[in-house]
Amino acid sequence: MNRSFLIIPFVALVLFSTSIYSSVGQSNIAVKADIGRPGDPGKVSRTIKLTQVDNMFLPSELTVSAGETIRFVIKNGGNNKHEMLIGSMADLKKIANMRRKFPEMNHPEAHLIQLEPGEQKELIWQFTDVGTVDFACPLPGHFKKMRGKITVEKK
Ligand SMILES: [Cu+2]
Repeated sequence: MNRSFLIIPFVALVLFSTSIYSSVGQSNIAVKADIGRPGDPGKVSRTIKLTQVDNMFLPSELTVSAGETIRFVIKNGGNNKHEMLIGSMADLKKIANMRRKFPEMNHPEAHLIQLEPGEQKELIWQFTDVGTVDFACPLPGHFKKMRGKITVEKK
């Protein structure tokens, strides 16, 4: 009888850690059809410049066409480290939660851009489906404000 009380928290712990590890795995699959995929540098149709300040993206609303491959030039114009990640809001939230829970972990999302203050990097991305795609800086304390939306219109 008493033993079952000990077993339950243990099972809960195992389930909890399993769900964490599976969400780490899923973050690599953040490249779903609806958000698009890393693009071919040879097919870039447009360059869009994004500036990060503490703590927002400028601009934070963009419009692209379905099928279009964009070269994002992202500059960290703030005084803090920032990141940029394209995804569905659900995936971005998952990743932001991971950052909060395990700030010391190095997070391996394939298309995550990490920028030191003053740094500039590029991300080439092809948008495939009509709809909206989100992007954000998933760092703790940034995520609620540092968000943006990309409207993908029919060609
Ligand atoms: Cu940030």
